[in-house]
Amino acid sequence: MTSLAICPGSFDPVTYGHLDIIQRGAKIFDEVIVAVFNNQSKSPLFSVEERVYLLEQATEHIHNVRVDACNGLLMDYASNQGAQVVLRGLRAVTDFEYEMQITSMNRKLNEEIETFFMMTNNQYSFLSSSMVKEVAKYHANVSDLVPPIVEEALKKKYK
Ligand code: COD
Repeated sequence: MTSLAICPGSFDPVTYGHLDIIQRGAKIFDEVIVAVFNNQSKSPLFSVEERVYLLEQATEHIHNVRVDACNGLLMDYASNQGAQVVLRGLRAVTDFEYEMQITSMNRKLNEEIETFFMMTNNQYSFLSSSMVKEVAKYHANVSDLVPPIVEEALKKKYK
């Protein structure tokens, strides 16, 4: 059986922290779908289409990764795709409670699909999309935090 993992998120925008998890996940699972959700509570800077495009560009070198725009419940999407796993990244203890809540709810919705957590690489443990946006807004250098295409997109948004 081929293994399929869904890596869900807002990715507003994708950072090197996300890419680290996606890249490492792609070595473990046969295929990884990066699922871009419109998280209403976060009032995104980039549209879903823009986020999908940036992710596609940033992951084009990884042959078993594809990117998709999603609506509705993650577990419905994962089940429709035939996925066995939801792949999530963990940065710090502060992520843990939120992740536990989401995982418990997701398990209630579909107990066949496992959630798989990967600890972030130490160098990205402080990194979040919100922080990148905050810094980019004031025209500080974000080249070691996001891929060049995202850096350019941020410059356009905040010019
Ligand atoms: N290092 C490692 N991992 C990282 C880093 C980093 N520096 N930064 C982020 N990550 C991980 C996150 O932990 C997460 O696993 C993934 O990367 C994506 O991160 P975000 O912040 O873009 O994504 P979130 O947390 O906003 O995603 C939330 C979802 C879209 C998954 C959630 O809202 C959802 O499931 N929505 C669909 C509706 C649903 O099914 N709801 C029921 C569950 S409550």
